[in-house]
Amino acid sequence: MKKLLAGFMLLIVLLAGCSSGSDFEITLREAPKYKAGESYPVVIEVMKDGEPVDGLEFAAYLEMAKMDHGTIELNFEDKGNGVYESSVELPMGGEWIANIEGESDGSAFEHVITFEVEKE
Ligand SMILES: [Cu+2]
Repeated sequence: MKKLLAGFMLLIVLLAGCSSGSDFEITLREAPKYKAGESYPVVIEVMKDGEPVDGLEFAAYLEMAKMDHGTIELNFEDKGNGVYESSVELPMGGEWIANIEGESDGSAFEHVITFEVEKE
């Protein structure tokens, strides 16, 4: 019975691992800051199995976690070595959410990153 339970738990873990849509590890390397009228870089890194992934096309849709400022769309430039760069002029500091949506080899992937924007 114990063995069966362990097998079942393992199955759940495996299913959870597959349901993300892709094996990309997407991290925010540099979060934008906030200062009125200034734009700041946004740097994202994409890895797969420990290797950088180049040539991806994706957009990030930024929104504030607890306030409605609408959605800000960012397009990224492929800098090579898994690094993608954009820039944004935000309306305020605080907690922001980036919804990343892209496509790779005909299949869509998405990833959500929550980050803190510091006031300069
Ligand atoms: Cu706000």
